[in-house]
Amino acid sequence: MTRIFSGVKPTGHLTLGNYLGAVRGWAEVDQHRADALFCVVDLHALTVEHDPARVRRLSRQAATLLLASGLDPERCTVFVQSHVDEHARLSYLLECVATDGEMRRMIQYKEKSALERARGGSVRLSLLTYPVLMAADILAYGADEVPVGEDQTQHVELTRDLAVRFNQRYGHTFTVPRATRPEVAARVMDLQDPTSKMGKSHESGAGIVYLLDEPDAVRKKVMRAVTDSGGEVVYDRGARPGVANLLEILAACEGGDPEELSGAYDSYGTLKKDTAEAVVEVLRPVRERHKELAADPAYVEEVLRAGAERARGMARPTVDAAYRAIGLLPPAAEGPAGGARG
Ligand code: AQP
Repeated sequence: MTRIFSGVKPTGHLTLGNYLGAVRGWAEVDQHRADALFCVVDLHALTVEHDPARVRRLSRQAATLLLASGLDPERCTVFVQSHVDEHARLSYLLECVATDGEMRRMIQYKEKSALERARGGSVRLSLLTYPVLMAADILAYGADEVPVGEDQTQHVELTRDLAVRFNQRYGHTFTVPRATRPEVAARVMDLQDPTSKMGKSHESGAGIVYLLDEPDAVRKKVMRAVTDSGGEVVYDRGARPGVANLLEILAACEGGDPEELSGAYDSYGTLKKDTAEAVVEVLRPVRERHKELAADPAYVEEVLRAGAERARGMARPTVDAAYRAIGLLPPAAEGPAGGARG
């Protein structure tokens, strides 16, 4: 059976981009067709300046939102990355296979390190190495597929390279995974700056729809979306990024093709109004279910405990095999009490 792994990092409140680009597909399609694991990748949230209490809060909220979005713990494994030691164990081995040059070529590293420096901060070493941890997240489970938004494609490519390199050097150990992404809305753009990705860690929230936004806040953000000069509703990501973004969001929410949908509109105003209502309707059940689940934290905790236990059992044999393959001496098996020396 196909094995799937993917995750979200608790660096901010989950956005419409996370939902349309990844989470909705996990819930509606992936968990039904494969042996799937979905993870709150909290270790990744420590790669930039962070507030410990906030990371804890956001981790719980992200897990609750994954369940509210329809992930069913009877069908898939939902857990928190730091609850399973195998991720960090494997990450170090993969650091011994990756090169610093390849890490420095990662677009997210270039962008986020430049941002940190511009803010006058220092760049954590983990920001450079986190794609290796992400590779470990995926390879530990022998995942065949990694459903992600477009921004993560480069990291999955790196994962493939590391798997192939490790297998060639030390013998076949890892499945080589591939990225999959949704046909529309694989890269939802910021409503105020449609040339940059809608990102949960961006400072201004005006262009970002959060999953837990009230309907009126959603309407306000979509109605104020930056559009392009011209006034004609055409689907052209290069020349008309603002309108193209709205058409993609509408198409993702209602089904359909952004280009075909453009023919149905002759003004930005009606396009915005319909997009706002479509988003409100898509998010309504998620908000409602989140409210119920947030009132029952013990249930969420139990899901995460059981998920981590199952995940540990899946990852351990692969990670142990990697330790042996790379040349590390296995610990001696524990003898009976009293030992052989008697
Ligand atoms: N805007 C987006 N459009 C489509 N898919 C997206 N994803 C993220 N943003 C969009 C996909 O959601 C999954 C989880 O994302 P993540 O938690 O790994 O990263 P992030 O939301 O991009 O959060 P960051 O990195 O903390 O902040 P920003 O956004 O500032 O870079 C992934 O599959 C991702 O592709």
